[in-house]
Amino acid sequence: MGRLPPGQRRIEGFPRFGSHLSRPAPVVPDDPVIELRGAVTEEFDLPLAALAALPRTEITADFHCVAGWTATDLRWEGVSFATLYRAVIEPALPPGTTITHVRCRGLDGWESVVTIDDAMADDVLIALNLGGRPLDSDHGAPVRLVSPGQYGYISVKHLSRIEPLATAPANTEGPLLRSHPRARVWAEERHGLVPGRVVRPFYRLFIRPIRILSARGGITRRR
Ligand SMILES: Nc1nc2c(c(=O)[nH]1)N[C@H]1C(S)=C(S)[C@@H](COP(=O)(O)O)O[C@H]1N2
Ligand SMILES: [Mo]
Repeated sequence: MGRLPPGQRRIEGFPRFGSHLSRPAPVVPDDPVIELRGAVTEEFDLPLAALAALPRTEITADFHCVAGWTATDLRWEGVSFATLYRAVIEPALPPGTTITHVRCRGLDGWESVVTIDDAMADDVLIALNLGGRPLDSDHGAPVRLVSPGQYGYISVKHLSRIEPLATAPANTEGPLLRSHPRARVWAEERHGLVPGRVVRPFYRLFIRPIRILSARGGITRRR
């Protein structure tokens, strides 16, 4: 897809990546739901079947990990976050509530926080399919968030909870690997405290070990 954001390098294929290292991907429940929590009037669970029945969108986009690799031309299909928000989340809020942030969580406990403006961007979706096939466990089954304009750590795999929030949540991450509140790839917002250009070489060191460990927990190598 042409130009890459600053400090990114193209890689072949699309590795399984993340904090799970050598653990296998979480088991998908028989009747998966997305838990709606946070500022909603009453908490509820949205069955994935109901999500899948909403109007679909398709995007083709590059995927940029903060460590410095970019997987190119991935074709995702799913429900745009804005569609889900307007159809399901907004009607469940107390009248007059202003949502500023959204927190997403995966079955493995991974979390990310985005501003509502970033979440509502045209290319942000809850993906059900990748490359025309249902998401596999490597890439976030049964559904994942995909926000191509932000570093990969925002794009929560195995999405199981969405929390609309009326105030910015306190950042509980330690200073070393603190995420950026916007994490926009073109602005190189890699880190919450240190400029992107400065952390680049440090983050790059993670690519090899994480790829090796992560592949061991992936479906392709599971014994
Ligand atoms: N649930 C969950 N989502 C996650 C992660 C994770 O460890 N668990 N890692 C994040 C990071 S750092 C990246 S780069 C991408 C990697 O996505 P992939 O494994 O499909 O390549 O997932 C993001 N979402
Ligand atoms: Mo990442």
